[in-house]
Amino acid sequence: MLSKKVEDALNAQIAYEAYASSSYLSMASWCEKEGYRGSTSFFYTQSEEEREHMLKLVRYINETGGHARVPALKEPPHVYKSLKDVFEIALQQEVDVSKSINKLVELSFDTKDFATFNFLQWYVAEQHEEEHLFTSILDLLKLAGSEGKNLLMADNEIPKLRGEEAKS
Ligand code: OFO
Repeated sequence: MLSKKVEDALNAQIAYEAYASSSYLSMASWCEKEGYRGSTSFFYTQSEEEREHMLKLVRYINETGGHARVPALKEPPHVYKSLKDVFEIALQQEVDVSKSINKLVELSFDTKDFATFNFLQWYVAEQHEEEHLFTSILDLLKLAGSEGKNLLMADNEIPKLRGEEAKS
């Protein structure tokens, strides 16, 4: 059974995951308009993954005696300076989400809610992977530079860094 405090904190996390999903969808749309096909595929997939993270929370809250709420979302940015800018914003977003997950883990531990503590371990591992993934992509983009053939080759590699083949 969830305490009110943990239920509210989990509901707040739903908003983070929902915003991440909509933000990545906006990034996919910008990349598609700019012709970055690899990153377009990457962000459409990333947006779907974040929606799954949100749904996992919804199901957990409801299964544990709480009531999951669907949040109103602020509009994400829809214009970016460059592909590197997109991934820098994405990495910062992941760092912020990790901080929020860490606070939730702390709260669940302090309140001896070990079921929630256990449930959250999946998110801890996922955030670690995502921060690593976005950092690797930024390293690749730094090597490629800001324009030309190298940038297009790097864009093509981006979905593969997640083990996903670029969809043509
Ligand atoms: Fe939800 O995985 Fe990152 O944000």
